[in-house]
Amino acid sequence: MNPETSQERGTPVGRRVFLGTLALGAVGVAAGPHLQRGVEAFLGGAAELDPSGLTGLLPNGGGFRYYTVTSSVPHKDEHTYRLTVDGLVDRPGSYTLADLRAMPQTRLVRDVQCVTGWRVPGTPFEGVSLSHLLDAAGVHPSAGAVHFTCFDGAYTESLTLEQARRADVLVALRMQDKDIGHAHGGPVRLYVAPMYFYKSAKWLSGITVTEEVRPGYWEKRGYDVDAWVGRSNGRDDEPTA
Ligand SMILES: Nc1nc2c(c(=O)[nH]1)N[C@H]1C(S)=C(S)[C@@H](COP(=O)(O)O)O[C@H]1N2
Ligand SMILES: [Mo]
Repeated sequence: MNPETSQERGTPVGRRVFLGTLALGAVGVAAGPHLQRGVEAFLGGAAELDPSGLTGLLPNGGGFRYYTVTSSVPHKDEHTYRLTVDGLVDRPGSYTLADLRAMPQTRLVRDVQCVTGWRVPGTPFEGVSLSHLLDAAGVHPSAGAVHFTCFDGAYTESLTLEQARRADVLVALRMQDKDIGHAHGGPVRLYVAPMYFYKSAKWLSGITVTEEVRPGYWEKRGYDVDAWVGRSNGRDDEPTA
C-alpha cells in the first residue's frame, strides 16, 4: 500500500478533485502569479485532502505536482531565510541565501521520480553539495546520520552520513535553471538525485547531524528510509542516477 495515495481508498474524492483541478487551472491562467498566495491557500487545503498530488498538477508545472503536508507554508526570502546546521558538529552555523550562493555550486541533470509513479526527465538542479556544508561544520566521529527539517513546520527527512556525503546530494537553490520558487520548496530545498523525490525535502530550514537515522514524515507512514529509485518501496523504476 502506498501511503501517499492511501487516502484514496474508499474515499469518493474523485469528482471533487477533478473539479478542483479545473478551478485551479482557471485561476492560475486568468490571474497570474500575483495571486499565487491565494492559489497556494486553495491548493494547500486540497493537497492535504489529496496526498496523491492529483490536485497539485500546477498549470505550466512542466509535469511536476505540487506537494505539501501542511495547509499553508510561510514565504521566506533574501532577508528572512536561514539554514541552520547543528547537532554533532564542531562549528554549528546559520546561513543566509547570500552565504549559500557564495559557496561552490554544483549543477546536476537527472530524472525526477516520485514514488507514486510520475517522472520528469532531465531536470537541472543546482546548489551547494551537502558534503561541502558538512565539511564546513566539522562532523563528529560519533555521527552516523543527518536529519532535515522544513519551515513548513511538519515535514522531515533523513539520510545516513554515507548517503549525505554523495556527490549527487545537493542543498539546492535552483531548479530548471531558475531560483526555486515557493511552490517547489524555495528558496532552498534538498535534492537527493538517486532517491525517490520524497527524500528531496522542500522549504529546507535545518540540517542536524545525529547518531542514527530518524525516519522522516513519509517514512513513519510506510515509505522506505533507503529510497533508491528502482530498488525500494517495492518498485522497479529505471534508476535516475
Ligand atoms: N516540505 C515538504 N517537502 C516535500 C514534500 C512535502 O509534502 N513537504 N513532498 C515530497 C514529495 S512526496 C515529492 S514527490 C516532492 C514534490 O516536489 P514538488 O512539489 O516540487 O513537485 O517533494 C517532496 N518534498
Ligand atoms: Mo512523492
